[in-house]
Amino acid sequence: MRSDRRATFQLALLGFLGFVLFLGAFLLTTGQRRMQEARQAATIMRSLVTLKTKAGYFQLEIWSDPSPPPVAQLHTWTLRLLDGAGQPVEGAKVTVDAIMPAHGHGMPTQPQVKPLGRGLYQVEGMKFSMEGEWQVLVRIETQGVQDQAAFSLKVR
Ligand SMILES: [Cu+2]
Repeated sequence: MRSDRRATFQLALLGFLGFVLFLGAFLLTTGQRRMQEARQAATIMRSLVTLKTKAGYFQLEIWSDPSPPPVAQLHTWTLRLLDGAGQPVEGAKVTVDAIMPAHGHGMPTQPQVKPLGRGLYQVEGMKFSMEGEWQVLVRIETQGVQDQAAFSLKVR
């Protein structure tokens, strides 16, 4: 009788410990996933670059997804185009290209730009074939106005 009770108690204790372990593991992984998601959201929100075009006609803001831009991996950029007064520019012809000045080569892809509305443009087909210093060139043409912006980008 006595050993029976003890066995039951030990079993209950084991069960309880198992439950605590399970709960701990569950909370830990959930917490980690939450943190990872928050970090991802933060990096997606943070723009890669904000700059004014050469002749000053436009302002550009660019986001990369994933961010920072990965090495040798197709990915997407989103670009916001504003005029000098800060108003969204619709229907512009935008091209994005990049070269590696130190090596004399460009990207293995020809990124395609499509308008998303509200001055936003999606750039599909971004791919930096190797790590190092790249020079990105954005050309904008709209209603007879032409302008461009260049910036350097360290990919690693
Ligand atoms: Cu190179």
